[in-house]
Amino acid sequence: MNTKLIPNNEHDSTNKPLKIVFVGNVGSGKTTAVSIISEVPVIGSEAKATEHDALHRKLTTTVGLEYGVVHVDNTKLHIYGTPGQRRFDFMASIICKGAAGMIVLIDNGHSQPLTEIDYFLQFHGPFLKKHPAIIGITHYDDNDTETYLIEYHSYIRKNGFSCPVMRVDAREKNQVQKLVTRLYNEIIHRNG
Ligand SMILES: Nc1nc2c(ncn2[C@@H]2O[C@H](COP(=O)(O)OP(=O)(O)OP(=O)(O)O)[C@@H](O)[C@H]2O)c(=O)[nH]1
Ligand SMILES: [Mg+2]
Repeated sequence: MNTKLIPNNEHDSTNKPLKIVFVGNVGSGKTTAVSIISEVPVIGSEAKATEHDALHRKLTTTVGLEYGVVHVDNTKLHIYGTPGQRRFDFMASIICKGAAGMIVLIDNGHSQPLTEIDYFLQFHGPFLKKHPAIIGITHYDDNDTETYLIEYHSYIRKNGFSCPVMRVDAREKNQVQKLVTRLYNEIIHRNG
């Protein structure tokens, strides 16, 4: 299917709006991704970080949610960012309710990225078994990691999931748009 992101002033939202959620570990770029592609000012809830993983790269972390809007074809996507800190997992569960698809962002610079991905696959397992999802691996450029895309791919398959895995820099608008468009296509394809 030929899909393109349409600038805000050109769209005609004739299709049913869809809800998309970004989940994933602390610092993987959920807030950055939502902010970079949203066509409206993002509503968010950043606060001083407390968990060690959050403090690794930055001083603030999401404690509630982020909300933005983007259009793909004539469809309005409500995009939500969730908190990565484990103590806010209950919040992520609430935000994911009613979503049509999920983007799982994983920071490749984490010391154990496969353990991190495992956590999110398990936590969101029931959702992932039923809905389209894409795994986006971030921070390839700023660490000398040994974990390659193929390793994530094999790990995910080994654990019974079939989501595509893509490399993405959450700071790059066109890369995040590509991720969202791919997810949108998966949703449309699956829903016929
Ligand atoms: N070098 C590099 N930096 C990135 C990349 N993706 C995101 N970042 C940066 O990494 C940081 C990610 O921070 P956030 O967007 O707050 O991460 P988050 O996933 O929302 O984190 P929590 O809300 O704490 O769970 C930001 O400083 C981004 O600019 C990448 O691929 N490479
Ligand atoms: Mg955040």
